[in-house]
Parts: sequence; structure tokens; C-alpha cells
Amino acid sequence: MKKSVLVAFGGLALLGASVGANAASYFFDGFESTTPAITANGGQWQVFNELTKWKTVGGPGIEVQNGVVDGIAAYDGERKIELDSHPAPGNSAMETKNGIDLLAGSYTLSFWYLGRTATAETNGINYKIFNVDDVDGDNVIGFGTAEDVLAKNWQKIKLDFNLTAATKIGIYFAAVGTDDTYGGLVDNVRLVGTPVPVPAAAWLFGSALMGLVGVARRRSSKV
Ligand SMILES: [Ca+2]
Ligand SMILES: [Ca+2]
Repeated sequence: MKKSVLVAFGGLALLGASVGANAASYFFDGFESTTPAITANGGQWQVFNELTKWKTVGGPGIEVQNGVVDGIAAYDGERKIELDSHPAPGNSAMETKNGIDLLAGSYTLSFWYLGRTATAETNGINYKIFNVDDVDGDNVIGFGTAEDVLAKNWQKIKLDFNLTAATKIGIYFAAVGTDDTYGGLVDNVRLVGTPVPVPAAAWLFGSALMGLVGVARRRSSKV
């Protein structure tokens, strides 16, 4: 009996496992090589309706900045993107062109963010993980907003989420706040995680075990 309880606890620990050092990578874009290729010179920018891994879903498009633009370099490499793009009104949204197939497990979306100006209200970036196949509107798995100022430099933003079943997910970004062609900058979008396939029976057994623990606690508290 003791042994089976230990095994069950081991299973529960796995269910609650966070994304660890050996997490696998499921998506990455640092905007260094794009299709179509960026032809803007260093210090210039160019707006795209589609990139290799992204499509515009609102506003004029995805602004790819090449080299140092207005004194700001990419977090990594030569290129970064801005979603308060051109022409005004510039606030734009983009999402992954293709769904990303994930198993049940624990995952983390991360990206590097920098507010381009000294005014946080114009530098907002909304981000979201959504279920591509759930089209009835209630498809949000996780979301957040990054909003900060230039002086804070590049910051790594993270969004942890868990999936209890295999899901095709998409990644979404949108510029929010004052619509003035100056916004938040984004680089190195990454999705990592640890899939934990769990048979339905394991969930049921885990629930039953929690029930037993509860009974045992109630009994011992009476002594
Ligand atoms: Ca880059
Ligand atoms: Ca803005």
C-alpha cells in the first residue's frame, strides 16, 4: 500500500512539473531572416503584411526594423519588430500563420520587449496564446500586456500555461495604447515546454488518492 501511494505521488509531482531545463523548443523567431526578405538598409524599417511565420490580423502590418533605428538596436542580431507601424493609424496585430501542435504539458511563451519611448501609454504590447481549433470565441489559453518605457531597456516577458489535452495553439501580438507609430519593440519570440502525456485513468486515480488523503486527515484530526 505504501509503495502504491509513493508511485501515485510521483505521478502527481509530474503533473505539476514546471517547465524545466530540459524543456523542448516548439517555436522561435528572432526576425533575422524573413520571407519576403527585408530590403531596407541598416537604420531603416519596412512594413510587411506577412512574414515567414506570421500574418497581419489588424492594422497596416508588421514593421521590421533593420539595424539601429532611432538609436535602438535589436535585443539579438540586427532585427526586431514594432507593431505600432506605418502608415498611421499604426496599431497592428499579428499571429502565427500556422498552428503549433502541443501535447498536454507545461509550456512557456517568452519574448524580449522594449518600450520605444519615455511614455508607457504608447508602448503597450498585448500577447496571447490561443486554441486555433476553438473558433467559438472562447479560445484564449493565456494572455498579458507588456507596457514600459525606453529607460528600462530590454526585458524578458514570460507567460506560463498548461495544457490538459493535445492542442493546436497560436501566438498573437498586438500594439495597444496611443496610436502614433511609436510602440513596443519585440525580439526573440520563443515557445518551450515539457509535454506530459497523462492517460485519463491517471487523473481519476489522482483524484481518488486526494480523496483518501482528505479522509485520512479528517480521521487523524479527530484523535
Ligand atoms: Ca533579432
Ligand atoms: Ca504607440
